[in-house]
Amino acid sequence: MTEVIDSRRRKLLVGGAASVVAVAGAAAISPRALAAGEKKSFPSYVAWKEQDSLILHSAQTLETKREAIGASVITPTDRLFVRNNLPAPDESILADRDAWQVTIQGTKQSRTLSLAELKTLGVETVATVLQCSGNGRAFFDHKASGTPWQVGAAGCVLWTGVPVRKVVEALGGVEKGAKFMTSTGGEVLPQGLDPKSLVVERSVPLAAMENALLAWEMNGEPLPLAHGGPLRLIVPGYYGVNNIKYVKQVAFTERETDAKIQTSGYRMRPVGEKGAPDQLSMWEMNVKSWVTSPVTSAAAGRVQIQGVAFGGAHAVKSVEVSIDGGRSWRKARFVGPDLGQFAWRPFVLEAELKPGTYTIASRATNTKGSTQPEEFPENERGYGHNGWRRHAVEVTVA
Ligand SMILES: Nc1nc2c(c(=O)[nH]1)N[C@H]1C(S)=C(S)[C@@H](COP(=O)(O)O)O[C@H]1N2
Ligand SMILES: [Mo]
Repeated sequence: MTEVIDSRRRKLLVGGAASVVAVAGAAAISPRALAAGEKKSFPSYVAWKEQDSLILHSAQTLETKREAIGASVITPTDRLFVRNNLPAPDESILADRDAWQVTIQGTKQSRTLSLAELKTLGVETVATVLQCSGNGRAFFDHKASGTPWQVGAAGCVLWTGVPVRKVVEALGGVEKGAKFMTSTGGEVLPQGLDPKSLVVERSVPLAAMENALLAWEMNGEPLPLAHGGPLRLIVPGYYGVNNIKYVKQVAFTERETDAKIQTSGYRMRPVGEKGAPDQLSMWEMNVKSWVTSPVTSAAAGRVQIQGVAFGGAHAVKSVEVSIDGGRSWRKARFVGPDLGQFAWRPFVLEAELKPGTYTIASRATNTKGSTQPEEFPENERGYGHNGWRRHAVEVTVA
């Protein structure tokens, strides 16, 4: 329960315009209700979520519990994590989904297209891992500011929409000199604050367009507001922040946007250093896996050790499991269908476990040959953690 209060307090301490907005949005959770031990009530835009499967860090940050991730490939929408940098727009933007408009710029013709028009240009379904850059932040020792996500700021989702490539083709192709795809979220920004410091606008290398989708459906249903409905950009293989919700503009640009979330935000930087454009941007994800069952205890005898593994920007190739804290490893078996390069794969290792305590870890390798490291270097904002040791679980077998 205290994590809610802690993460709010931390936001207050961080200061700055963005945190003012964050705290205003978090007001739906009353600290008094928490102190009284009442069940935390979810804000209305996520009231339909499966509350027992989620950790409510704040009104704008909900994490899937490790044991709720499940053994299926697809994460059910009502268990998927939620992360909003700004309060979600009003529900009214879903009243007429087909009327939603997105402006495409930096193509031979620039056009504003309605969702209805987009639907005539093509359709595809792609499974991707959606993962926040800060997933695993709680496993760093330096108390990085931000939500202390463990493993559950991630899920595997089926997105349906039009390939960005098809939209660009219909508009005569990308203009010469464009090096980035720069997309903007449709939140209404509070008055009186510098919009560049608040707007969710991200640039990704132009090459990412190849696999990108403008999606209106997830897991077979119209996109809920919490996940970016009516229209969202999906950039397969890239960290969550690049997957712009309520997308209102996609521009092909020579330079990265000068929005704060791009220039200094979401940069991999040494502890204590300020964010700057020459630091690595949180674009392509790295290879990662974790155990989802058992996570605390198991009955002695035959145990199915299960988890999920993904390759980041490349397909996952294999995953090993250790039951002795990384001294020895055994190859696990993938479970269920392979939904492609950008999806995760559930895995299982069957083991005979006698009573005792076991440190169970997993370690994935992708098709590019990258394997999860034992440790991941500390960095100011606690991004990108894929070190296998800290992701291990301690299981008591009796
Ligand atoms: N418009 C908009 N898009 C956004 C965000 C946001 O605040 N506004 N948050 C980003 C971040 S940091 C993440 S991790 C993902 C979270 O997606 P989800 O809430 O659907 O799980 O959305 C990204 N896209
Ligand atoms: Mo994120």
